Amino acid sequence: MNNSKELDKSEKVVLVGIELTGDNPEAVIESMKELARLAQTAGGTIVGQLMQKKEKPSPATFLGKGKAQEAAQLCLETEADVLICDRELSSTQTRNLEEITKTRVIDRSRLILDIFALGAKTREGKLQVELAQINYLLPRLTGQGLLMSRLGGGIGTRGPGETKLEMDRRRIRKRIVDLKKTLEEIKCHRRIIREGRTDYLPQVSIVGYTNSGKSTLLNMLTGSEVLAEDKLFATLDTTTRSLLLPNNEKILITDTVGFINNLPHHLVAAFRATLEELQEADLLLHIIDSSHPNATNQEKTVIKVLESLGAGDKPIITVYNKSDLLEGEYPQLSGSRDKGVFISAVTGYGIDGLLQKIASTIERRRIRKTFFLSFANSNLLKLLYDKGKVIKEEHLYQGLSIEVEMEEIWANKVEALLKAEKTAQIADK
Ligand SMILES: Nc1nc2c(ncn2[C@@H]2O[C@H](COP(=O)(O)OP(=O)(O)OP(=O)(O)O)[C@@H](O)[C@H]2O)c(=O)[nH]1
Ligand SMILES: [Mg+2]
Repeated sequence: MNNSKELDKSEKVVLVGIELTGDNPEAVIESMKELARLAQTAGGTIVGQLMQKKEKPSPATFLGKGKAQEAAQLCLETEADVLICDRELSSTQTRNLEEITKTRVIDRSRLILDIFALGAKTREGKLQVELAQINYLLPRLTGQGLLMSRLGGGIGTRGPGETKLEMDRRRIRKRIVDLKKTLEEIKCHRRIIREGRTDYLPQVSIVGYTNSGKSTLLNMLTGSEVLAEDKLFATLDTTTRSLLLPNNEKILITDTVGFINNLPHHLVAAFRATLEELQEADLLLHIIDSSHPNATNQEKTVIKVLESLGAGDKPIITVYNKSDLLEGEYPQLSGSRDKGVFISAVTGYGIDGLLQKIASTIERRRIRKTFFLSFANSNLLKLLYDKGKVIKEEHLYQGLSIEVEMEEIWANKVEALLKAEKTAQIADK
């Protein structure tokens, strides 16, 4: 493991991008700006940038021959330590580019993995990053660039991935199996704790593009002190806090890891366990940095990732944050299902309205219902208490009449179970 590298020794970075035929030129520029911020987050200083327009990347060298030579010259002049490409590279492309430029070469995915390796704090977070790293490295092992393995350390080489290079594939595969197993156990453990709780509370998850202000909002709402910083991927571990809504309903609110364009699929796969919990949320708050020039695209990216995680049809409130930075009229942003609310997690503007909206959205999905349980139904009684808020309980001669406020899905489930039980009793007679 090589996590010890100090961030204060800046490495010199040259960025390389390709605008392919059919690409939106503005999106390519935005993506390069984002790559620069990612490189800075990982401890780099940008000393040069190079772009090429091309029909498709060269399979051998990513850039065309002439452009690769130009990159070599730029690396020489700027004394660059590392060259970072804005698209995923094959092992052949990496190796050839390293040979031509005599500089360590990494791609966007590897850079993001590196930031995650630096930032993951919890055991689960670290295991997830390790899994993502070896999933990324495995297909690239044969072609590992010479410079990468020789130099060690520096951007793109941190985290457990480096030592794994020395293992043979069989051992790596075994490690993948072990990691998946351990992660599954952690997830199971969490589920047991959650299901064992009798004080069922509605769960609200804060999701959104990285740096949109998710942690700042959690802090503002709950008086917490989760690290909120003007950098990408400040949050890598989820934090849950309780919060009292204006209607006196208590909810759980969770801050999650941010999304980004071209999120490496290895990373999404590794974080699936954590992100899958979004499926259990009763409501999502989708935070958007409304002052960002690329806000509309960021919003679309988040919606796409949510869909891929099976949380695309969750009730959602779109929250346009950083409205204090907007000048004049609010822009027409929303491409989503609801109209959205404008807030500022820093000044507090719009927060009351947001809380009201959370309260009414959660309430709308909850219904009140009276069930009649026989004394034999203690398991259903537990379910009613776990998943609902009991309003009234009346002991009758043959059983219990119980009025509960709960989500419609759970009410339907209890009803189905009661029906199944009655059918079974009739069959028994
Ligand atoms: N002006 C202004 N700045 C804000 C607002 N909300 C957040 N910020 C700033 O935006 C930056 C990012 O905020 P975070 O809360 O860390 O963002 P995040 O979405 O949690 O980011 P990651 O965890 O990195 O994905 C910080 O510098 C915040 O101070 C806001 O309403 N107005
Ligand atoms: Mg955060």
